[in-house]
Amino acid sequence: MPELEDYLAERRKLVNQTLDRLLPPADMYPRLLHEAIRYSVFAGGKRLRPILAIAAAEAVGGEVEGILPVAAALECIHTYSLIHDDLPSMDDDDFRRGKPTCHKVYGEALAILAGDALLTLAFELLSQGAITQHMDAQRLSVLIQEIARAAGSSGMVGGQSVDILSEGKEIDQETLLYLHTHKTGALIQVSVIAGGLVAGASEEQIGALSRYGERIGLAFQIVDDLLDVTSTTEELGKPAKSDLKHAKATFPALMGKETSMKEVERLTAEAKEVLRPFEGRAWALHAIAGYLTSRRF
Ligand code: GRG
Repeated sequence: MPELEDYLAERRKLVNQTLDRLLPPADMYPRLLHEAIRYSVFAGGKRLRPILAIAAAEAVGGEVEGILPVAAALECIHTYSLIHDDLPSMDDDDFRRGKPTCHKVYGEALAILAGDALLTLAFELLSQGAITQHMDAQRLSVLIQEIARAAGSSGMVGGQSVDILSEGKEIDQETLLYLHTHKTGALIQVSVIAGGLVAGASEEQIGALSRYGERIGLAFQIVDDLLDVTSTTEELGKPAKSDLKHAKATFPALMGKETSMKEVERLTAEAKEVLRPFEGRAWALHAIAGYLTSRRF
């Protein structure tokens, strides 16, 4: 079994090369906008969502090549969400991925537009030829629909709005669960589903990938909540204790650190369990589930 670190580094490189190939060049007019887009996309980042899509495609015996434009599209959506999340009207953060945030470098208006352009570009990439050659039209339309739903008001944007509206308020466990599964979980879950769809997974396999994605998506956000209180700003590449600053409801605040950690362990074990039918081909998805719970940033 290859080492996960090597796998992640190799796949990250492939994703970065694909993004470099598919994003508009930095010197394309209007230059500042394209610079801002590239600044945020290449500021760093684990490339978790694209790598999950690739690993899911591999779990069902698909080729890496076919999934790359979809993987790039998922990273575009993710980066747009980070740019907008950092804006003064939202989390008002000055650092992201260890660098000044997009609006700090390019101003608020261009940061909004860079985010808008990335979201739009994602759907351009999803509908482009490289993908259609690998998929029939019906599957492609399901893929686009699933990703749109996960990104929009029934998914990430819905979660983000509940997050913003809940600031400084006491929220119950049900609302917190909605917030986490939508704001962060939805895009992670759909990344795994997307990999399966492109690689020709059966309905049963898509169901299993969806359950896996749902569990690691929630575990990822609970770990993020925990890291916010246990890590330093240097380790995170963004301000630590940010949830406290914004009076945000988090798992550790609502349930305590220990119960939150137990919940992460439970979700990770369940995620690994649903991968059983894929056998050795899902080794990377299996290892990623473990990696997400032990990460420090
Ligand atoms: C603005 C529509 C809109 C949505 C924003 C994802 C999101 C919704 C906000 C980010 C807030 C945040 C820090 C959430 C915690 C979980 C999370 C998504 C962390 C960042 O993702 P990583 O760790 O980042 O995968 P990198 O930089 O590695 O890509």
